[in-house]
Amino acid sequence: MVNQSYENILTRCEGRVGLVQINRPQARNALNTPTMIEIVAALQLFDADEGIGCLVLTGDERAFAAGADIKQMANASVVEMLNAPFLDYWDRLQSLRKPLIAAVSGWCLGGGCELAMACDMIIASESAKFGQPEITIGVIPGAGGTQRLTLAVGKAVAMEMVLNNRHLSAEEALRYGLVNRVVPVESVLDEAMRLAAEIAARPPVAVQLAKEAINRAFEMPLSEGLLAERRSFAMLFATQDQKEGMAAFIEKRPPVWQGC
Ligand code: DAK
Repeated sequence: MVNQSYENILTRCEGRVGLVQINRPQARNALNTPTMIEIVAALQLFDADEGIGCLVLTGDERAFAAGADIKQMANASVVEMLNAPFLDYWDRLQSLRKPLIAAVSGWCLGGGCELAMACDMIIASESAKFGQPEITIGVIPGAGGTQRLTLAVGKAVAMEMVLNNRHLSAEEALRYGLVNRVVPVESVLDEAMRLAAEIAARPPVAVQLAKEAINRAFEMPLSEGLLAERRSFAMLFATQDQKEGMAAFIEKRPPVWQGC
């Protein structure tokens, strides 16, 4: 994948990890439509690449992303907002098969926080600040901020964040279960890449089904989630990697995954 083909992001591969970096520093990585289009397109390309096993999305030291682009939205009509393809880009993130890890430093606000929460895991640096400040500009979150945030941190904290622009420090975000871990600023991307490389070295079909099963927990009643989990578990017995994984355990050797 070639960096020059994008205007608002940078991309690169490291081994089996695909990295997308939002690159609008002059706008604190605000997510205008061209940026969202590029983020989703790059992630989808990595998702379709069999040489890639895990994805990482990051910003820069000052901001993961300061939200949707207010200057772009300011004069929109209700019909424009209702019909905006903007929501589609968010939906497409949900259909990525491979795990997506957010590496967050600095501001992670509004649509930026929603983008991080649409990822499967979040590694935060000590400087990360999470918030849903839409109320301060006369609106409410529009891409999951009232839903995913509430599921992650609970009603009490979500109410304060959405109704009164409370920001969470990285440590608070860790305590409330919004992020996986907090690391020094200089190591946040390395830590996310390290975790991604470890996951990318796991049997890919099992990783995909595991991600899918966990995300179903947010969508379905427990009984249906358990049924879906059991079917995916059974389905894995049709893979070479299940045979290899169990044989390797019994033979006391490391497994060699084939991805099928
Ligand atoms: N949009 C546009 N430009 C932004 C921006 C944003 N969200 N955030 C920052 N910028 C721009 C600033 O305007 C400034 O531009 P210039 O004046 O230099 O041209 C430049 O970035 C640097 O910003 P500051 O000078 O303000 O930098 P500071 O370091 O002092 O402050 C800050 C950083 C992030 C605390 C501050 O910029 C800030 O409060 N930004 C706004 C944060 C915010 O309110 N975010 C929520 C936006 S609403 C939807 C999906 C999603 C959404 C809506 C609908 N659908 C699917 C329908 C999401 C909505 C939102 O996210």
